[in-house]
Amino acid sequence: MTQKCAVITGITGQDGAYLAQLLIEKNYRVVGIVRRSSHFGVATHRLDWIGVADRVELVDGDLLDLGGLCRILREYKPDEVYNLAAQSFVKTSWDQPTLTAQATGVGVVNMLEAVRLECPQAHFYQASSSEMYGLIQEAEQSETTPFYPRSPYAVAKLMGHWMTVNYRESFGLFACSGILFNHESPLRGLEFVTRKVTDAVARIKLGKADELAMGNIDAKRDWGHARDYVRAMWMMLQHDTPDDYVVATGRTVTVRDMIQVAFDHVGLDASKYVRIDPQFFRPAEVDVLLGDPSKARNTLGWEAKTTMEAMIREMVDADIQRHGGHL
Ligand code: NDP
Ligand code: GDR
Repeated sequence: MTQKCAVITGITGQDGAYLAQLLIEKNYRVVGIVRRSSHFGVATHRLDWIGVADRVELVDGDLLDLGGLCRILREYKPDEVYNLAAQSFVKTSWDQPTLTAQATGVGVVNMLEAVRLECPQAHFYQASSSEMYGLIQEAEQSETTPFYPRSPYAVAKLMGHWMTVNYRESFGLFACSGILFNHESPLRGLEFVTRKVTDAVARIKLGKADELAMGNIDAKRDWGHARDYVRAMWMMLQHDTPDDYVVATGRTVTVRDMIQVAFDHVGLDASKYVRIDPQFFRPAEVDVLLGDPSKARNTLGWEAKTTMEAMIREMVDADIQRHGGHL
């Protein structure tokens, strides 16, 4: 059988690392598009951590540079293209709305154009987001729930989502949009709430910190594990027909309860360390997210395997080890 080739944008991020690992296990040739930086080398620490840095091919490219994207796709002629790159931190999107619109919104158009021009047979995955639901209009969000984005990030993601649907319907591309709810792992960026908590809990346990400053801990999220969610991305592109899918656990938990799980795991009392700090509140909040993954389960046979509790414990343990502690 000939080896399949996949191009991944955002390969240096959390999902990029887990997806690269999954595809390498499946014997794909994996090509990752990385942004040029003035720092020496590429930020491959996540790929190193997961053990695939020497198994992926990295090429320079940026979502904002259509010509470069076209040249990469022309050269590699991939079977599958996963567009994971984005300015992905919601809070930053209010400080950098234009950049977010460009990378997270227009960047998707560039990728779709590059695929249409250079490898129209390729199966395309777009990393859409539950943030597009924003101001919730249905208790459980499915593929048919109306969108009401509440941040520049979510508005940009909505553009990418509808462009993906539009290119599928207009040009017949095999283009799928995965509406993924929050997913985390030991490779999550430190600015996101789960990793901020697990890193702080590890440092507090080791005597290297004495408090955890938080924003709105009443927000509720449907949290799953990135390892499970990249499997859903791959399954979408193996299906007979392209479509859009919600990927979620079907359970929602407050930030407060997630914090509790992390402190309980190391035997500390959360109330002694958590402080509320207004700087971490957002200009507009998404109060609650709860996904209905029925379509992904029934059509793709996908299910989340990892509970929020197991994931948070795994993250705390990984952070304790990173900070030099022993389990
Ligand atoms: P990360 O923030 O960890 O990774 C983002 C990646 O995008 C990085 O590799 C980054 O590169 C790259 N990137 C940013 N801007 C550009 C650009 N202009 N050109 C090329 N590459 C760029 O995100 P995650 O792995 O968590 O998420 C992956 C995708 O899924 C994102 O699109 C995110 O918005 C979306 N998503 C994530 C969810 C989650 O809970 N994790 C849920 C739903 C959607 P660099 O290393 O150089 O910064
Ligand atoms: P989110 O993730 O905005 O849902 O976007 P994040 O982990 O940043 O926030 C989740 C919720 O926690 C509340 N919160 C805090 N958040 C952060 N980061 N720091 C804090 O101190 C803090 N205190 C409370 C937030 O207000 C929010 O309600 C993530 C990203 O990965 C997006 O790219 C992705 O599309 C969505 O998940 C689905």
